Amino acid sequence: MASKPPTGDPVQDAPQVAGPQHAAAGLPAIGHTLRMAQQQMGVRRTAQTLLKVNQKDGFDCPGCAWPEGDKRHTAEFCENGAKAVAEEATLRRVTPDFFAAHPVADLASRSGYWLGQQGRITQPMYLPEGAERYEAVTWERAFAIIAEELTALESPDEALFYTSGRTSNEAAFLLQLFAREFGTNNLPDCSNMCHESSGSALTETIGVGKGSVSLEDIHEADLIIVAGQNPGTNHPRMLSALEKAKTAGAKIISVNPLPEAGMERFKNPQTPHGMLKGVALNDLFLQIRIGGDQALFRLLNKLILEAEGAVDEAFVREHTHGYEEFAAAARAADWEATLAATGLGRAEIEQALAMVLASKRTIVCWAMGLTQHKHAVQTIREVVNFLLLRGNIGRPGAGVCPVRGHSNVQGDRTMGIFERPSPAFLDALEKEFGFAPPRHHGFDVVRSIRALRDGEAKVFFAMGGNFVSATPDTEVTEAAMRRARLTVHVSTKLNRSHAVTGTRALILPTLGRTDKDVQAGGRQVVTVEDSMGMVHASRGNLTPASPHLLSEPAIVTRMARAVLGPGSVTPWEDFEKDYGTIRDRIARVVPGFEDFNARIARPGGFTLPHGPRDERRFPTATGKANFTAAPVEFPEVPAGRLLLQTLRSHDQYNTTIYGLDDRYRGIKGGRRVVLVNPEDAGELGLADGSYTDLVSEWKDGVERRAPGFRVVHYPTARGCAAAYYPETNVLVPLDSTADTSNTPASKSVIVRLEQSPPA
Ligand SMILES: Nc1nc2c(c(=O)[nH]1)N[C@H]1C(S)=C(S)[C@@H](COP(=O)(O)OP(=O)(O)OC[C@H]3O[C@@H](n4cnc5c(=O)[nH]c(N)nc54)[C@H](O)[C@@H]3O)O[C@H]1N2
Ligand SMILES: Nc1nc2c(c(=O)[nH]1)N[C@H]1C(S)=C(S)[C@@H](COP(=O)(O)OP(=O)(O)OC[C@H]3O[C@@H](n4cnc5c(=O)[nH]c(N)nc54)[C@H](O)[C@@H]3O)O[C@H]1N2
Ligand SMILES: [Mo]
Repeated sequence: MASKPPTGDPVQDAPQVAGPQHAAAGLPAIGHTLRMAQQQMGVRRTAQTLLKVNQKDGFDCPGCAWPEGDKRHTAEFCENGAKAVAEEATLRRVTPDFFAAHPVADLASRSGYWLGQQGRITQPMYLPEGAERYEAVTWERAFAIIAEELTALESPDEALFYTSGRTSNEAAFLLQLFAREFGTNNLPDCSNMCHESSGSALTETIGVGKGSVSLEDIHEADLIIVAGQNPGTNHPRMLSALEKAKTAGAKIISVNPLPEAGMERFKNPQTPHGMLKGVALNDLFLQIRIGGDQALFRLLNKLILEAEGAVDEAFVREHTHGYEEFAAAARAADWEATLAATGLGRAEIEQALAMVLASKRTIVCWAMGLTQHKHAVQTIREVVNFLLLRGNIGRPGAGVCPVRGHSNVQGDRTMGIFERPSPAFLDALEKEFGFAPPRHHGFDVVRSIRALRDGEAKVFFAMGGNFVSATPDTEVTEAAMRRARLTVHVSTKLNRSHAVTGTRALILPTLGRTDKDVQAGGRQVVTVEDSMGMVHASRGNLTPASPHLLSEPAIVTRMARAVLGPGSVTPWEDFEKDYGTIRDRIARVVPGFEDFNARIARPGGFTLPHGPRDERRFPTATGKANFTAAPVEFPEVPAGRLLLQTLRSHDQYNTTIYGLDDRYRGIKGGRRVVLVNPEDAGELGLADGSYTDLVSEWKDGVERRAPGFRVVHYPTARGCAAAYYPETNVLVPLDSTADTSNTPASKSVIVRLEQSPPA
């Protein structure tokens, strides 16, 4: 069977292929940056924004969560950060006239790319029951509608409050406060699909679910392993840090099924030498089979245990628990079977081992290539075992470095956006605000979808994000969302979630990071926490896209007043006027935020405490760092099938598509491509340039199909394939998730490829 991809808008998906590049950044990146920025923002706003991004008196880049160093360049941004800024600061507008001209059915037929390109939303919009179009609505009426639906629920647990990771600390704190005063812990967030596996594994093993290294540690490390991450595209400023480490003598190993250009050679646009020649970053490239990382680290651990004097015995004795059981499991690992899971040769593992044994300060960095598998939590625990063995935690230049995605995803969690809050957090909230927060756990992302599907949840509220496109099993999820009584999206830009609605729907347009935020108490700043636990202020400086926008804190406070009424014990009006009053409360509820207002006044902000990093104190159940001894797992792929990972192109930010190119991978003008190893393609009879459907096979027997992908012969690991998300989310079964963390296993989807004629 052959089917065609969805059309309905003028954007043509017709990929052209030129083969992968071997270097990242440099002059072409600057050219792309300026062109994209000026197309969206014009010359003036380009200058106004790009000189302020990541400066101490400016705003935090709405791109990724990579930290800024203490010394800033005039241009402290990267190509993809500039694209994120340009998307937000665009001069294009989506007005009520736009919604009058485009019924919801029309919006639903458009691609995510087209929707995003229409610009900033300028007014609150309402889709009444049975209506074909959104219509303009006042803010008062919008909050009254939310109050109507929320107060009509049989239980507060029938409401879901989703957060995407751009939300400031202040807005996030208010949202969780409102949800809990309303009576639910249903606070799913994008983290559930992202680094939840890292949080689960790290909390259990070292007692803190966050990374343990600072930017200085990266600079000082002598071995950095980058596993399952593509920094050239997703964290470009990390390349400068790797370059700096390299210049100081560090070695770099990258572990990836794909040879990613950014790790091969980095041309630093901030230095003349970098522009011309660049620096090769990888010393060793381990082209691992998808899902083979736990096996790889288990083998390295086995070899470390066998090598004379390689274990840091004093550290193990003093600071760890569970060593004997772990060591027995690692010693017993079967070479053949474990090696087969990695797809690597023994010589490569031994080469890596030599580098590991020569290192005194090792850091492991990772992202979605490790977190989005069934055995993701076990994999990250094995990384922790690896670091513990040689005492690589809690000393300079060493530690765990899960590289976060969204610019404030880590801060949102610190502020209490979590469906399973700790009793200590709830106690502090209760003491400060004087109401009894619910104690039972709420729904994460996957459970929220099931609750909507099964009629157990009826109101869906999203603080940012694009829920139906970012989540797995698109058809199931969209049908689930359509069952809701009310869907509400606090958004800057149009996306598919605005077209897949409940019986009634609201779009509440909001200020972005780059916008000036003025409230009754004067000009406001917000704060964010980066991937390394640094908290700092962010101030937008642009005139907002429209006078009708409200800030995220204002939206939450007004919603709270409409829903909770005069019975609420919380001073919502004060919070809206002056965000400093929110921070005063955060200071009393969240550990590490004492003196919050005073400390963010300092340029650069402050660093949150981290027991394992600061003093080798491990707040785990055993009071020590825990070794774990899980059996090695890896995906088993039936003959004739491939293991598909769903990943990002260079021209997208999650579900926001900036353009149709993936420059470093040599793809132009289209996104419906599937990268397949030429030998696998040969065996499967898939000619380069032919078209195929991707059909996912899962134990529920349901056939999930993504039609019309162009086959690209590409040097990925054998047995593996890659295609872009969100187009492939239709293939990821809702129930295919990681053990413990429940993160969708969107990097290990078993697929068969069915040929179709050219689209
Ligand atoms: N420009 C831009 N920046 C972004 C984003 C964006 O979309 N665009 N998204 C942000 C967000 S929310 C996040 S979470 C991060 C995501 O950052 P990344 O995790 O870098 O994003 P992905 O594109 O999902 O890339 C996953 C990488 O892991 C590799 N990989 C896949 N499977 C495996 C495996 O089994 N083992 C190993 N070792 N490697 C594997 C892939 O080949 C790829 O290089 O980036 C953030 N920054
Ligand atoms: N198959 C597959 N699925 C994945 C992944 C994968 O690798 N593969 N990755 C997962 C990961 S790591 C993540 S983090 C999720 C991302 O999931 P989400 O965070 O839900 O998705 P985004 O695409 O980042 O959300 C983009 C929307 O956010 C809104 N927005 C942007 N800025 C602001 C702002 O300042 N305020 C408000 N209120 N709204 C704003 C805009 O309307 C925009 O359309 O997707 C996950 N899904
Ligand atoms: Mo993410």
